[in-house]
Amino acid sequence: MPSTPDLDAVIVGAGFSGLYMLHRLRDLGGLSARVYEAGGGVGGTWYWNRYPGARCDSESFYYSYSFSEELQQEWVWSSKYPEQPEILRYLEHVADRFDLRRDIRLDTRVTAAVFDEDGDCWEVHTDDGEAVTARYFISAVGCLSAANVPAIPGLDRFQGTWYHTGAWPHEGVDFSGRQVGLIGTGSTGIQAAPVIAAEADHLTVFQRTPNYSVPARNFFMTPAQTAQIKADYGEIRRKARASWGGFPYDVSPHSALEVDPETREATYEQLWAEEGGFKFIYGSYWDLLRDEEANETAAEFIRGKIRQIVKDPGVAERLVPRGYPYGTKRPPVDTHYFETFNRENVALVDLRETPITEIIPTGLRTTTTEHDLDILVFATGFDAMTGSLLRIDVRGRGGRSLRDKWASGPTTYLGIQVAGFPNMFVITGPGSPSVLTNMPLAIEQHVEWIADCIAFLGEHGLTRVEATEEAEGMWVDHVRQVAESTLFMRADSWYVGANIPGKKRVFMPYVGGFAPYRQRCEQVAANGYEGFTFGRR
Ligand code: N01
Repeated sequence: MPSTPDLDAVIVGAGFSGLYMLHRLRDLGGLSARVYEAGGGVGGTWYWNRYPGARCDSESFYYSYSFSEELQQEWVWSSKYPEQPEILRYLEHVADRFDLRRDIRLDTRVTAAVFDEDGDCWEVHTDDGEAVTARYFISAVGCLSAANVPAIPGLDRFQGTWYHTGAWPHEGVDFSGRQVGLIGTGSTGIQAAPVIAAEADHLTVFQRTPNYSVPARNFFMTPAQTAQIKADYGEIRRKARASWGGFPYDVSPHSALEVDPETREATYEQLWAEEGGFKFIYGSYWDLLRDEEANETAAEFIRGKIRQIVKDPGVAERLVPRGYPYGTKRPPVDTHYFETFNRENVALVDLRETPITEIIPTGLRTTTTEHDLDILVFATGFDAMTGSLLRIDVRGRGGRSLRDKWASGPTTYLGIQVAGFPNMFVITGPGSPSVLTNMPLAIEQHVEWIADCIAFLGEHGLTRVEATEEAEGMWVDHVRQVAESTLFMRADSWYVGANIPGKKRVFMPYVGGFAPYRQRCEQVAANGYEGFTFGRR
């Protein structure tokens, strides 16, 4: 092993996280960093998720980087919720504008990373057979990148074509004249269904769990709206940083149960009809995710809307979500999703009534019916929060495997580091607010914290940083306790790994709120990185 590693840092992934991490490390001056990216271009999740209807469902003006005033002033978003190609263009622009590409290796998957205790560095292996050493190993692999294709028997015999939304062909898919089956009604399926239905000869939506979806109310931005946002950016970002979810919304200080039913109904109606999107849940009453009765007021409002929109009462009832509180599965945002079921060429199959038994060469069979299909689309989500990192064989001190360590659920300190894995950082890892927040904001906070920590090591001539077992144990307990004080544990969501057979049920993100979490991270650093140990070679 060399005494000096080849690089200061290896970063895995060139999405929002990896791009900014590279930029920030370069800013530290003299640090060498390289990004490895499995895709053929930058963009991460926005490179892979090209499915029909893919668009952002946080508003563009805050679902974007804030670290560069010039960038946020010069980039112009077309709409409130831009489509995937526009977000990808934005990330490509960032890569060019900050001259990042020269340190990004595309089409290269990291397969293994092994910590070398003698050299205080990581040996990182890639699928092209190369190995490189780096002081720091930084995961920017994303929380939702390992596609989940359910193991339904018979898929290998299907004579049509099938796709997962998270690995969509770049040339697109022609649905015209085709019989299409769509499995999954999460945020993705709900975005895709209306677009596929408009093109296909026939669409059958296979639904396992009905979802509480709220209309996006998307619009193209006028020059005046854009100018106003640019003028207000300071305040928009300040509000986002001071909030629970990283959204710059004004949240009512009232419980949903404190106001009279007419006021509450009028609030929901205004949010549904005019605002749309996440404001319905994150910009209304503060206790919707904490109090079952409060939650039920919003849930029942949405159920009423579904019954109003969907003309066939039988179909409407199948689409009505029950049995879990609103927002405890990630809330989807849609454009004419429920209206899609009023189309002549769309059918809904309730998999709770008639489960899928197998895929057959000509389509799909449920317990009662054979469905002829030319194209099958899996909008079946991801092995979230852990899947994309655990695809890499990560070995820490003493050869310990991250897969083994996380077999009973992920353990981290602050969602950033793992005890036993020195000099490894995880951007928006499990145990951090990540997926419960506006992702770019959470990413920026992590990247800046990690860069500061690396700078601290450099300034003090240190070569090793590692979370202690005690700090990690304390944090894991805290993450669990906070989750248990909310309604989140009531749903079979990917937040708890319920979508992956055999995955241990653990609530993975940190639900204590972005602002308190950020303060906690700052406090840890200000106290000399309490909970971490340092070493020197
Ligand atoms: O995945 P999901 P997604 N048989 O896991 C069903 C982000 N996102 O790709 O609910 C039949 O949410 C499953 O059913 P059930 C966002 O964070 C962001 O939709 O488990 N059905 C569910 O209906 C989101 O949450 C944007 O019972 C099966 C669906 O497939 C995350 O990505 C846009 C099944 C999967 O839903 C993931 O969303 C879109 C099976 N064996 C997504 N297995 C933005 O705009 C699973 N399902 C930022």
